[in-house]
Amino acid sequence: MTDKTALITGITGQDGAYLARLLLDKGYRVHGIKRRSSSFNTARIDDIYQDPHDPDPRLTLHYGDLTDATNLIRIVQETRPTEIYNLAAQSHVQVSFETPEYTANSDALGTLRLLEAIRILGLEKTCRFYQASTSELYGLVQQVPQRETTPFYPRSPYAAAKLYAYWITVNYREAYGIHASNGILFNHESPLRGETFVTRKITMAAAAIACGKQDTLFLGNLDARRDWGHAREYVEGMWLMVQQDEGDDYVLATGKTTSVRQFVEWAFADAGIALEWRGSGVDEQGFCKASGALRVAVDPRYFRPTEVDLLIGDPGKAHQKLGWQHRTDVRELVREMVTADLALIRGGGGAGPAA
Ligand code: NDP
Ligand code: GDR
Repeated sequence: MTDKTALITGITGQDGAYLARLLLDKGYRVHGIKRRSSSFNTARIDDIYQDPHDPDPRLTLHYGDLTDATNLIRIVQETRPTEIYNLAAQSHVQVSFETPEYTANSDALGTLRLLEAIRILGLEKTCRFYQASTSELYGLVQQVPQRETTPFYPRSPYAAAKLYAYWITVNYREAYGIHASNGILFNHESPLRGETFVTRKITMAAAAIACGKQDTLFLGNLDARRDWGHAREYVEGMWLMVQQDEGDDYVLATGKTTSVRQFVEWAFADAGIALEWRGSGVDEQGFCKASGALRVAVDPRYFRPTEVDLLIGDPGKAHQKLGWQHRTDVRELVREMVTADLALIRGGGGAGPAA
């Protein structure tokens, strides 16, 4: 047991679920902020949820929202965290083109509101802060591999909002001496990944097509390349950043990049479906064929007004200073996600954080 108390915003998301489990395993008392929803939104953490009637719960959930400053101040005041992990965000890049103002409010100003809560409550010296920054900050390719010193060039309202959050975190560290760190995390996935992100969309479709429950997977840009790692390992890096003597900024990545097209091929192979791309991969209608039947099609609705073509990170600083290194290769990651989705679709149960 430890006397540390963590507050996690975004605890109901992919990373929040893995981080909550990690911190509970380390003996932390964990508080999480969840949004009010008309349907249940705690599926990823139901297995670690504790009855609120428990007189001494290790995990407590609070209703809240990053757009509501008074609510955030009250929660920080009541929970007196020694560490805040700000993982909450409107995290979908394409959706941010549809909801740019909301994305800025939650992702940019939400970060400011939390940092101000620390300051207003006089917790600058007692509460450490982690900001979920992103490889999307690099955007338009300036240099590869991307590292902490690579210039930023955001390519979406999401990335622009996260740029503000990055710099306000740096500024509060420098201005007020808050132990604040940015984790510049490259894409990380898992069986808990949201179903509209491309990896999970692909692995779910591969499983559904293999089981005869779906005909076609519609995708956008197949040529985009991402540096994909495993979420379970990336939350360990977040924790390590917060344990350092000083706040700082670190890239977490695998150092390997893979195209969406390659991810599709691996996922379909793991689901037992052979894919045959025609020509450049799509015909004049934008359709791809596999095994004689239409399996994968390109739908321009998934193209983004501005795209991030290539991400490949250099995690050298994290390796050297934190001793952090990824363990799961992208090929293993695909296999794990397809296996989990095949089990899910065959009625083998959902994927909990331990999955
Ligand atoms: P998810 O989309 O899975 O989770 C986002 C979380 O934020 C959910 O709990 C969501 O709640 C919550 N949330 C969204 N808007 C608000 C709001 N206004 N107020 C309070 N809570 C809110 O994201 P991930 O777990 O994948 O990512 C975690 C963080 O890391 C995000 O900030 C993301 O931008 C960032 N990031 C992610 C990377 C990745 O590859 N996964 C890479 C780099 C950065 P609900 O469940 O109700 O929707
Ligand atoms: P990304 O992840 O934008 O990198 O942001 P996403 O999985 O949404 O897209 C990755 C790439 O795949 C292309 N793509 C598609 N994407 C989606 N979602 N759906 C499709 O049908 C599709 N077809 C092709 C995209 O154009 C893109 O190039 C994620 C999020 O988790 C962010 O919050 C995080 O900051 C970054 O990763 C790092």
